[in-house]
Amino acid sequence: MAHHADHDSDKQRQLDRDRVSPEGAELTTDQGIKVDDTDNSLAAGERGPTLMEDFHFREKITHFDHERIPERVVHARGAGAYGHFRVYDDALAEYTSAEFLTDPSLSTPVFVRFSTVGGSRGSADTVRDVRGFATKFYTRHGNFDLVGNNMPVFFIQDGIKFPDFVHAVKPEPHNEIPQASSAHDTLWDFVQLQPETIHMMMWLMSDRALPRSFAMMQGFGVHTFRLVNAEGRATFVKFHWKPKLGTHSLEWDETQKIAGKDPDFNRRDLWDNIEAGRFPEYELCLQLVPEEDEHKFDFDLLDATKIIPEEEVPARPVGRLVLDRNPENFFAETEQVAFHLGNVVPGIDFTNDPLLQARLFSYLDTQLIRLGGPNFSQIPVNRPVAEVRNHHRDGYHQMAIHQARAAYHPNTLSGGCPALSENGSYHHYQEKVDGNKIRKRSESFQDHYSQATLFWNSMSGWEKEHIVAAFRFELGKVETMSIREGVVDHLNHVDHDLAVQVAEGVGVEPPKVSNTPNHGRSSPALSQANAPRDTVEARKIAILAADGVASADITTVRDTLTEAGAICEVLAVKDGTVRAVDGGPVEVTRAMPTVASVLYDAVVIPGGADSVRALMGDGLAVHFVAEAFKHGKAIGAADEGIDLLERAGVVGVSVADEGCRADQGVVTRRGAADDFGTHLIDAIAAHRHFERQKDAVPA
Ligand code: HDD
Repeated sequence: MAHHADHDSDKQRQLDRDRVSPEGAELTTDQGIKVDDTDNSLAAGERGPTLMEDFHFREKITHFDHERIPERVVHARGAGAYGHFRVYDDALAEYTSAEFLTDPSLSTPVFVRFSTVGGSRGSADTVRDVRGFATKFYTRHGNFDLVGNNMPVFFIQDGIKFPDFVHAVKPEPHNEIPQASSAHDTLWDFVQLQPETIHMMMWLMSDRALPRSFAMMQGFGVHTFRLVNAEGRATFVKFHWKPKLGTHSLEWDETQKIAGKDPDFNRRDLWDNIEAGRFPEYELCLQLVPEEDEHKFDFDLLDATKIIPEEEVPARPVGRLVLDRNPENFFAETEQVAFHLGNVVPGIDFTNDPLLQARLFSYLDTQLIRLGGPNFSQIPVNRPVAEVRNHHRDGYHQMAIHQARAAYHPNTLSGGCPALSENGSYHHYQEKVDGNKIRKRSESFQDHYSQATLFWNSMSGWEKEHIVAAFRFELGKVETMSIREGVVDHLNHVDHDLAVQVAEGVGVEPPKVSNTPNHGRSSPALSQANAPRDTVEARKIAILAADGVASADITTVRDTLTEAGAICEVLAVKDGTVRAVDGGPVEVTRAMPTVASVLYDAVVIPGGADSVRALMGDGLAVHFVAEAFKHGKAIGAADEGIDLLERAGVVGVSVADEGCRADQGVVTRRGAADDFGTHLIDAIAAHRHFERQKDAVPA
């Protein structure tokens, strides 16, 4: 049974009615007939043919044959969790009539599904991609779905381009290569011809595309929506989720290795942390813009390729989301959950953003093919906790037994019921619209470069290096030279330096002069270097040990880090135990060959002459440390353990002669020192130490 905070929400009580446990039960057919042999089919004689009348065989095979449903056309791979949301106070009542956003006494149950966009359902978690962050709020007034991503902008401005974009980024049609990767000709061909993609491509080439954890990434509603208050007054709004643990990413080299070592890396992290009671938490923040300020910006609020810089409109914290319960069954819940941008509750409304408008059609439509009919809202995970009563009838998979003769409105035969509601019903915002029917992109959507430049200018040194390396990697995989050139030409509108650096890496003639001068503006909120770095919660630490290890070092480090919320694992060449220097046994958590440094955030080498000597003679252990160093991770070493650093090729870092020393995330201790643990915590909380000279490290 899954461990979870015993959250007795309306939604969980409702789901309890559908939960089916095998405990103490006997095997039956779907018709409830008891079965005493499910290993041998009914045959004409011991060596004879199977008989058609074997209903158990037929039912078992038929059901199996029909187990699969189509995967999502995008966002096929995902992981989900239940939780709850609570607003801090009633201050938003000025802007919205949505009860769940204004009543701090209410805890609203939610289901969240995180996803990657391009890969198949079985693809690796850590590919370079956007992450979906879709939240279904089961409010008392119906479901509200906030179907967002971990990046605040999108690839295209008008949803009619979505099939084109998705066809370009998905594996190529002739050979279905590459899986879950944007590093191929068709995507970049699309990019070079559609400059509206370029801002999003900057995000995609940044470390934002490689989240360390679903609990360490932001979420964005992307579009400008409307909040509508009780008087019918509207305010523009952008939705943001900010993770409590900060916004942290993996490195590209690391992600590629993790994709092989543990393709379920992000999914496992979410699951394990919830099981262990380390519940992911996010703060909901809103950017609010009065209607009268609609035209005050140098971009269009309806253009989903633009952000509102937080320095211009602050993201106001309004409430807290906690994910505290894993699903019981992946298919029933995570696979069958159906999000729809059109699921809004009174107090929240749309805008004319043409991307948003297209989505209003697509999400409902796609569920019909994916979930096989119009009754998917009756699937347990999708069912609102609010009462559902209407005249919709029949269809595949109808679960309800609708009573009464009248399935129409108005009626007298059912006393007019279900009756039109007298209060609390949804009212669309009365926006005045007056225009000619035309196919034309608004002039106000035409500036594709300024915000890409803003993003670039806001990056720290290491973030810029990673972006350049990503463009070089992706374009380096593009076979058509003219496509590489076309992309470099766009980048030369974003920033000349960026264009030159990318060009030099991919065999394109670097541009001589800039296409557009850099405007020099930046937005500090965009840099992950400015994200909070104050906790080691949910971080995984490897402690390397062999016979003769100084077990006191293990105990101290483990106690300090565990207390601070980190997860410590003792790794040795083999499973079982190692013998400590004092003779006692030390439990091994995992054998080194079953894991890798890329699966941890930090590595610690305790003292003990024999232990360190053994580790120094073991290629896996040496590689473990070298690779952790290369990836900028915190490394701790005590006494003899320091020798392993040199053996692993750790360079340009000073180590302790006596007492404790911390340099570029390498924390060393010789002899007694009380502050080893606290220095280690600081080094791990800093996430990564990219200031190191590490290019020469052969790992
Ligand atoms: Fe979408 C799924 C997010 C644009 C059409 N989308 C999907 C999911 C997320 C997003 C998180 C997965 C939901 C889940 O976990 O089940 N999509 C976005 C964001 C967009 C966006 C943030 C831009 C701001 N999407 C977009 C457009 C279209 C679609 C423009 C079509 C015109 N999206 C779909 C879809 C999917 C989907 C085909 C596939 C599976 C599903 O809906 O349920 O309808």
